[in-house]
Amino acid sequence: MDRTFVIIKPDGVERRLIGEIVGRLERKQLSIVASEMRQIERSTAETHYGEHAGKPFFGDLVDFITRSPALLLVVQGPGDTYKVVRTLMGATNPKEAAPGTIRGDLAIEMTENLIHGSDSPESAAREIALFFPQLG
Ligand code: IDP
Ligand code: MG
Repeated sequence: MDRTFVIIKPDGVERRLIGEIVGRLERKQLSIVASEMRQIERSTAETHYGEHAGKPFFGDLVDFITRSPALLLVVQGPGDTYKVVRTLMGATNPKEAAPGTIRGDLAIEMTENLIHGSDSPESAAREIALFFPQLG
């Protein structure tokens, strides 16, 4: 089986959309195999979003992802799981995300787009090891 890493970001927890979002993943027949509610440490967020370091929105992104608890999930499927999750998420900018997707249906601002999902198998392995070292 094939795993990817998902975060229901602070806006999703604050808006009480955990059930809605996890429900969409489960209805697709993906399995939640590990989970933790955690307020992400600043240093962990900076590592996680390292590819965006130096971009103008980096500081705000780290402030946002650390502002209140997030739900960390390891999600399992039969293959290409990161792609399946990215398809369910929709485009990064919710204004452009298709109806039927999590961001397309439930979000409207790029800075509050509800969900993170790894963008490749390599990112999935790195992110699972960062947030759930015991599963590494
Ligand atoms: P992704 O979450 O769809 O993988 P990335 O490009 O990896 O998108 O960006 C990570 C997160 O950074 C996005 O989900 C969004 O919250 C934020 N972000 C990306 N680009 C911008 C931007 O141009 N302005 C503000 N925030 C951005
Ligand atoms: Mg990304």
